[in-house]
Amino acid sequence: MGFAKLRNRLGKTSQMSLAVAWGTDAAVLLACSRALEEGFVRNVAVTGPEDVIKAACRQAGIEPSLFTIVSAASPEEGAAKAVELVRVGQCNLLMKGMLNTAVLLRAVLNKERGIRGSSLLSHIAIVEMPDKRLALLTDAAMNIRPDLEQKVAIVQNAIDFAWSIGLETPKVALLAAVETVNPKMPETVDAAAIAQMGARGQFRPGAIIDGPLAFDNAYSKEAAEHKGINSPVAGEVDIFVVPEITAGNILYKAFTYAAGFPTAGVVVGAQCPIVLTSRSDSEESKLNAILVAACAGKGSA
Ligand code: COD
Repeated sequence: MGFAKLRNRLGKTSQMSLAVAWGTDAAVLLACSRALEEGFVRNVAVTGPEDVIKAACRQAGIEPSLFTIVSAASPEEGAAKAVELVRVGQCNLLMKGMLNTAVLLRAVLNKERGIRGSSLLSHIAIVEMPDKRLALLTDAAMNIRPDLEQKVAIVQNAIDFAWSIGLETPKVALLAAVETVNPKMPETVDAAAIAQMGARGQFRPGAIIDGPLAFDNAYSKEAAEHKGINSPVAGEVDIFVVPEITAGNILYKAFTYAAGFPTAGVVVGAQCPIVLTSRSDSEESKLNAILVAACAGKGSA
């Protein structure tokens, strides 16, 4: 199931309303106008300076009246106002515009006016593999150095997300540098603990979990067989779990830039999915991220 199949899954009558925080950039607004055109979302509210948003619309060749503009004078105010639209129920998807990721995430996490959910927030990158399967990679962009408890929450978030986009009983690989448990590499100990929790049915509604696994043996069945590793997830991984943000971010960028796989990024665990794109993402990647968030929002509604 690639991004194209997700389009069919979402259908043409999405009820999703998107709030874009500090949407002052032509590329972001173009992706939003295409999301409206494709029926991924029903309406889009954009926060930021009205004149700048209108100028960006003109630059992108789109009609500013497509969007509800909510005036904001700074990225912090833009983030707070977009989060507020979700908090009061006017929107059910949030998207990062041209502001720093941490500014948006801080508004989301704000104790009084934020939109925290009941679990840890975590980032999920969705990657279309060469055989057109979608695989998830987590956490490459939010939790910096998660402890075991946070890793468990990250894995549970990814399993929930996988089910919400139609990846049922996902196969999960806990990545490390080796397949053996080595106390000198604490991530291998955490991976083994989480794999055991998986074997005991501690993740719902269901997943097949193995680790530690080095990337080659997770990605390629041949590599695993060659090394004599008998893993139920080798070569068929739906969710790659990395031990910390740097390894994850490098793998995410390698998938995107070195391998050229289509990718998209979202944050889950808040009261709605959050579309997290970066400036360098292609228009297609931004559109895919809105699509995935809309599917996840619909799937978990
Ligand atoms: N889920 C739920 N609550 C959280 C989370 C989370 N993932 N992270 C923090 N909180 C809560 C804490 O419990 C606390 O109550 C409050 O939020 C503030 O926590 P701090 O002090 O750790 O928050 P910050 O503002 O220092 O950091 C939060 C960020 C998300 C901004 C931080 O984790 C971060 O910078 N992450 C990396 C983002 C990034 O730069 N990505 C780069 C790739 S795009």
